[in-house]
Amino acid sequence: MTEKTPCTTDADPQETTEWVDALEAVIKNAGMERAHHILKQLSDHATRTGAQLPYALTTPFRNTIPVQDEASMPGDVFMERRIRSIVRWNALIMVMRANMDNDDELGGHISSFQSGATLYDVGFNHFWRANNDKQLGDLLYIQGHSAPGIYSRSFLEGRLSEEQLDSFRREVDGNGLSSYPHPWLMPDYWQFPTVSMGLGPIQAIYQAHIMRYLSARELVARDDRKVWAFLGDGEIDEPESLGAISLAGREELENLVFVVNCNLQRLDGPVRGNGKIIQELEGVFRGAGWNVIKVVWGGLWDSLLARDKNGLLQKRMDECVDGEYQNYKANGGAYTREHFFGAYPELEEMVAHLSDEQIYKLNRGGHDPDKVYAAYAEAMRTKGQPTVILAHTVKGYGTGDKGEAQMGTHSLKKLDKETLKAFRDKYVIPLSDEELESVPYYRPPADRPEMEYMHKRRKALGGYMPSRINGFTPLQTPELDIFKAQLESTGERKISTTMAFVRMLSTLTKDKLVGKRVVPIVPDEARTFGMEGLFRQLGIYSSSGQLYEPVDSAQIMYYKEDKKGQMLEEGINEAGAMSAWIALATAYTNYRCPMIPFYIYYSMFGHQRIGDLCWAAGDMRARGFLLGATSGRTTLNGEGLQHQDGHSHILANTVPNCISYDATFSYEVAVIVQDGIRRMYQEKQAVYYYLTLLNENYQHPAMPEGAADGIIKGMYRFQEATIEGKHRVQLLGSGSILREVIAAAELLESEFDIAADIWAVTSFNELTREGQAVDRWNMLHPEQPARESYVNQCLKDQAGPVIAASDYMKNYADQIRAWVPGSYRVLGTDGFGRSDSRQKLRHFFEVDRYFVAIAALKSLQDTGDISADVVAGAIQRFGIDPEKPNPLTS
Ligand SMILES: Cc1ncc(C[n+]2csc(CCOP(=O)(O)OP(=O)(O)O)c2C)c(N)n1
Ligand SMILES: [Mg+2]
Repeated sequence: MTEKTPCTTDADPQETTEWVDALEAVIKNAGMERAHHILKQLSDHATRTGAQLPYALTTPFRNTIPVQDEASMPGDVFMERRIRSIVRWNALIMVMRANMDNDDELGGHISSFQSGATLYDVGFNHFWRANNDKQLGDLLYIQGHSAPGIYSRSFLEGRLSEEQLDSFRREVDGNGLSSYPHPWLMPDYWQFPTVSMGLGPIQAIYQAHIMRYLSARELVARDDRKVWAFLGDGEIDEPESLGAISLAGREELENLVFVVNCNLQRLDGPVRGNGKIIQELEGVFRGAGWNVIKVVWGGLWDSLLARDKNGLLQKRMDECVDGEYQNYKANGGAYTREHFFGAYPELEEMVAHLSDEQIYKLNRGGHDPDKVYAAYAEAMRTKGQPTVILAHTVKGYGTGDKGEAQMGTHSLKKLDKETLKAFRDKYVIPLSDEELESVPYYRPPADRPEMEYMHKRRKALGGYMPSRINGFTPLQTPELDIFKAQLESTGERKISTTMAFVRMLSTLTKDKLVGKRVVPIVPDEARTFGMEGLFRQLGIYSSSGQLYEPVDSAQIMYYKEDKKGQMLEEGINEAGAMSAWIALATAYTNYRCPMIPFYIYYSMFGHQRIGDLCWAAGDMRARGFLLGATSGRTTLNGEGLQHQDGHSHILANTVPNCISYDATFSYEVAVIVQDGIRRMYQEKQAVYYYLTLLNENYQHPAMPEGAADGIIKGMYRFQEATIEGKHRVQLLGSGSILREVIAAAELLESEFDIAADIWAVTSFNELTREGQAVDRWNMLHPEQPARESYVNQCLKDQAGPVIAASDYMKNYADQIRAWVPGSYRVLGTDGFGRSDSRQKLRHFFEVDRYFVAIAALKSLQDTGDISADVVAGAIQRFGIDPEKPNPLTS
């Protein structure tokens, strides 16, 4: 604290100086802690007297770590600059080559990585420990569109070939490099998909949280492994980026480091042209309990700042907005002299000895390896708090007047010849002008000192990164009879599939084979789903245990928070709970500890609310169960339009490796869950499950003999017609509407002498995928005997038209039309939900037993089996108004 506050508006500068001197003396003689104590006392006293304090969460626009406290970087600065320069070069070249001499316009980004190169390089050289036999590596969430820079380093390390770099964004023929980090496409390399802005930060927070959860439960060792997340300053505007930072502060996640690459620009323009993104973020993160390290200025500013005795330079730094800072880098040294330093004659004087070139070169903190090293070292030392590093950089750094800090630099895909030459010169790449013609990569021979240095650094840190471990030791699946109770009839007792599921979950947690790995996750809905019994049984994970006596402590099922709690209660926060689920669902790779997470939520707030995370989970090869509870447009009756889900199965099916089921009976849930564990954890299939659960109570029959196979495939004959009948129909039903279908069969048989076979459809989605796969195979193998879809196998020998009804949009059941022999009619719940009784809703949405019966009769009319007046008579008898408005538009 050698500088003084600017005195421009100071009524009594001498008095101010005395106070500042007194403070300095305390710091010098008694230390920072003592100074902190005195300031706190003064502040408390002032507050008690009612004084308005100049309360600020931000500090001046300068580096948080004073020069004298900077940890100094070990190693060879020169070697590191060489490595970084070559990494920069190849990152640029691979994007240029992807867009050269072809009409494919494959795209890619240059400017983002060039702004962040030092931030990555210092991490790779000094901090990030790799995965290997002895250690679990640090977890890196890389800014997605900086991927070329990461590939470039791997190329230098010899992990990727020139051919592979040339296959950047050319993946179809194999061995290509994905545009962005995608574990699905590069399962041995990328760990986390981050390019959908905001998903990286929220996932990183929950990753760090789950890391603590797993060690608290003694499933993995608690060590100093860290989660590092790189974010763009523009990305910060995504609600997901900042939405969970208070959790990290509250949970004291010292294993988490955010690095925000503050190049002041996003895609279209400045992030905060009229303000200062670094200052804004400092306040936000500090308020959330983070350790904030600003890396604003590079070392070349140090001597100027040291000379800034009256604080005028600081004042100028504080008053300039980001739009101006962008201008200084875009317009060069003379412009900066005039517009930045020129604002005050004293400042102009201060830099009179510097050339324009030297002024231009006054560097920003994020481009100074020493400053970055000091910040990272501080982050590594920090205890009891997550750290955010706000690194000031220049977008398009090094790309000259075509790219550096230019408004459109984000979309820069190539440099012209002259700019490329200048780039080569700046980074001293040993390629001649002629050689540049072919836009070549450059990799020094293996025995060059910089190459040896680079390998040595990585060896010291345990190997190369990024790297993802795909394999894991399979789990042994419990036998189906673990769920014996759910396979039997409930007799007179009426329960919901949710209740049945909760019992299964409880049983699973006690299982010797997998019990410890089961993690129930709820977003403040446990009571809604009747899961409060698990609070006490499993305990709710809390890093601080339970510091209070819960108000319900006298009850058996009290609200028990516990340091070793098994259950996760993530609050009203579906995105957070899903991120926790993802961290657990990928624990098989990131912790080499397969976990079986069950995230249970209102089905309406799943794929619809957090669909992008569901998509990312597929990319990440997540393994686990999502449970969409209170599902069905007419089954969740009172809650109305925003709650009643009639489309989550349509959305679930958009994720290629999400297997989805709409079960009716508890034995179906049991079969699906047991088989899911087998497929995901024993057979190691890269899929995850979405299963809807219902809150309607009814009696459940025992599992029909031999039904398990059909339950898994998506349909089975639940019941054969009980009469011969004049005519016959095939009725299909799923979820709660299967029960209306069963009732409709009774109506048809008893009142119309029509025999009705009943099929329970557990997954129209799975049936569709299988049918499409069969069609595809048949198309490509015209000379082979055609294969038969499972739907066709089930229905081909059955007489009569087929009618399907579900509590989902008609499209859900309609998907299987191609494989249904003969006539097919579908009922579903298209339209906005509303509150009422289930009975009324099913009438309104036209999926109740009467509509199912009418649909069957109409189909028989269309096949010429019965006459129109029979159908019309039934419509009248069932009290259905034919002019009733269409629920789709009501
Ligand atoms: C959810 C989402 N919206 C939009 C985009 C498109 N996009 C990719 S990069 C980018 C700008 C990023 O700016 P910033 O976060 O500041 O990163 P920088 O490139 O400046 O480091 C945008 C809008 C995206 N990838 N994801
Ligand atoms: Mg940016």
